[in-house]
Amino acid sequence: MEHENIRGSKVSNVPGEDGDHITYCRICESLCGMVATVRDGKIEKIRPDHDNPHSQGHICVKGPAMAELTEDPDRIIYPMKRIGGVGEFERASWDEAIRDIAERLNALIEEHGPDSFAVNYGNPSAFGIASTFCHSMFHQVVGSSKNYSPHSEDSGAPLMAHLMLFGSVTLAFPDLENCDYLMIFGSNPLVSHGSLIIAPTMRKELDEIAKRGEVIVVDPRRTATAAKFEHQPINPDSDAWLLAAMVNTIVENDLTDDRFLDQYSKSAERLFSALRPITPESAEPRCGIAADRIREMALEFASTKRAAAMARTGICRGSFATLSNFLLNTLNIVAGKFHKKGCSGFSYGANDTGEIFTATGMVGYVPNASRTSNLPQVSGSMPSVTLADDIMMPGAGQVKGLLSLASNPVMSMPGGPKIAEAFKQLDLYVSLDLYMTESNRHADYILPATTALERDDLPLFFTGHMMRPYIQYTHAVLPPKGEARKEYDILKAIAEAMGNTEIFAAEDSMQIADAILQAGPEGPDAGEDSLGLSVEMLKSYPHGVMLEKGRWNFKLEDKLRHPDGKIDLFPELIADEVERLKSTAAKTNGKLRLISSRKLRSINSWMHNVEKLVRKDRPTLLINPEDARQHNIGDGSIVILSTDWGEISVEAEVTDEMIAGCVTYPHGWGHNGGWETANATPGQNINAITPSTPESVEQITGVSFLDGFEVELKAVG
Ligand SMILES: Nc1nc2c(c(=O)[nH]1)N[C@H]1C(S)=C(S)[C@@H](COP(=O)(O)OP(=O)(O)OC[C@H]3O[C@@H](n4cnc5c(=O)[nH]c(N)nc54)[C@H](O)[C@@H]3O)O[C@H]1N2
Ligand SMILES: Nc1nc2c(c(=O)[nH]1)N[C@H]1C(S)=C(S)[C@@H](COP(=O)(O)OP(=O)(O)OC[C@H]3O[C@@H](n4cnc5c(=O)[nH]c(N)nc54)[C@H](O)[C@@H]3O)O[C@H]1N2
Ligand code: SF4
Ligand SMILES: [Mo]
Repeated sequence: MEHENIRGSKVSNVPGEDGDHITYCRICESLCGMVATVRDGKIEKIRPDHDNPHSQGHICVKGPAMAELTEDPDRIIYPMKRIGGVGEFERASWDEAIRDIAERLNALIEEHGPDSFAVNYGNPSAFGIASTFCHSMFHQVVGSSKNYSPHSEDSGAPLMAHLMLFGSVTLAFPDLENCDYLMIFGSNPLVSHGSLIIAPTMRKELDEIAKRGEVIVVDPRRTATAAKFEHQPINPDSDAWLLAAMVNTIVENDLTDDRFLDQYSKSAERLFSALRPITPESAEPRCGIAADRIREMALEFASTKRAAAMARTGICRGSFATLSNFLLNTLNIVAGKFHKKGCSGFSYGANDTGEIFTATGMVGYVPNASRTSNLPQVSGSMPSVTLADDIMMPGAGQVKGLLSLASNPVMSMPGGPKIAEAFKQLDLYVSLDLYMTESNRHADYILPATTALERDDLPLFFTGHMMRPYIQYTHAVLPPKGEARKEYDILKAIAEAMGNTEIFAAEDSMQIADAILQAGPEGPDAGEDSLGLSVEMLKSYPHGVMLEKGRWNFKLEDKLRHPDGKIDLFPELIADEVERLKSTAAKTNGKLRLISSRKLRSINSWMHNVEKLVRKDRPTLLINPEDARQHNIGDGSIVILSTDWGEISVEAEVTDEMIAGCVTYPHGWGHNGGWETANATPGQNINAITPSTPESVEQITGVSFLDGFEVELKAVG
């Protein structure tokens, strides 16, 4: 199909054809609309799509860099078979690779049983229809159910909190468009562009809220977001105290929404009485926030009609991650800021997030699921800190075969170097990726996946938690480089070679996506006023389609999925966690504590090979001037950071952005894979020193302790 776009250049939807290709970015959850101009089979430039009603012209520096990444000569674009030591590969044919993998996998299952096989899927797999459903489908082929993923470094705690409160993992998030008072706990959306909330225009939205009222950013660091709005500093790993004290204050001042609580929740009184001893005065020394200020925030929050509290990773990897996420939602619910315009709540979208999580096997809670520790499985994933032991410890269920789908655990999981050692023991390790990374240089096969620009797509995974519900289909902008293939096609071929033709029955992953889209609330059979969404229909609207009914077009009852239909405000696990919280003392040993951070020009561990992104960027340890003085550290000093788990030396940057007692360093740096530009960047792998033993993590969910652990710091020389 060919027509003129409003700017006069030719619009094409044929991969690789000259002209403008309307698409969207799949690097982070903003899903920004982009226009890629193709000339002579290559992308000449990528610009924001101002006609995309969802992102309205927003884009960041990383989106256009996908053009360079796609053309990167270091990319793996042919199947590679390891023929010697770590990182020694030679090109293989697809036929040979598929046949050998299928044979070895069948033999492995025959000899050691299906539980000897695990999948490790990573963050990028959520962004592509060709990969989103694959891991659970491939599990069905093998007959195993063992997954590793970044859940324990990312969303394990909020998912668990949702499951306990609502009986499903359909996500609650703030109504930014109508909110007048927003509290942001542990998120830096001006850099991360938001997560578990799809809001590419977040910057504009926050500006508008600040004009109407207030945006308060609760963070140990004065981040870009905190600097632009009101910063409320807090000690790391102490949000549970603040949130509990705020709920308590609201209860004490009779500001609870009793009508809502009576109708939709249970056990509110039991929760309130358990929280009673957690006063602002007791929270003060833990959080480093004056009791009066805690009271003030609680009262302002409760008495502003359209107010909401939101959070992200900063409260998801502490020693009370689950409780913090539970209390965050509880704060909204108790104060009457839930399921109301301008407040927090679920959303209407082309699909329901909880149902999509279920369809991808990412659901449920299995206590004691780990064979090497007492840790559970959450939302279908085992805790990352158990992966190395699961490979190395003999016994039934020992992992001997691993399929990695868009993940780089050596960089992104705690104890990365230990995981690299464990990989050496695997009988079969197959990785679907774009590069030879620090992880898959240990693989037996690296199978080349397409980049986002080389595949058709639909953002199905995210449609249930969009601030303005929308849906878009994109064709592939370019044909795949070399012999790269879509993940679905690769795993379908392996499954078929293993003798299973049932699970990957659909010809193409888009067929599955289309079926799910059509079964959704705006599908063709959903009633007279439905949009009749299908992939075919979306092809006529290349900039995407807004769901005009808006996010509040649903019945709350339909999303409360405990058998009794009530929000459970005091499940047993939370009762135990509240008691555990009360028994923790304020941390007064004077040790520095480390938290994570993200950089605008990076995405986790995988875009550092794009020269234009890393040229002006390098990771540094941010440290407060007072702490720097005490440790004899100047700007640019090299310092040794050590913990019980390891030691690295990094460059310091002295800044009053950090509160005293807290330092930060980003993850994903310190490369030694098959990516030359990335290898030449400075920095170290922070996950060489993050807590990585089972007892070091939060025990209900097994989420890693990445924010607020103690570090020793020593100046070099
Ligand atoms: N210390 C510390 N550790 C952290 C965090 C932290 O804040 N601090 N953050 C955590 C979080 S939130 C997350 S989500 C994880 C991320 O951890 P992972 O999910 O493991 O992500 P990456 O390390 O970026 O690795 C992604 C891999 O996918 C490949 N890839 C990219 N696009 C595609 C594609 O389209 N198809 C395929 N097949 N492969 C692709 C990349 O080349 C790369 O090898 O890291 C976690 N680790
Ligand atoms: N540019 C860029 N964007 C990204 C990514 C990236 O790597 N780079 N990664 C993507 C991914 S996978 C994810 S999951 C999202 C994450 O999205 P966000 O969570 O918004 O990202 P962060 O920048 O890690 O923000 C976490 C904030 O929590 C603060 N924090 C740390 N410890 C504590 C604490 O104990 N209490 C409180 N209140 N705050 C704390 C940190 O200082 C930091 O500012 O970002 C996504 N977007
Ligand atoms: S914010 Fe940047 S990385 Fe994220 S979707 Fe938009 S362009 Fe892509
Ligand atoms: Mo993440």
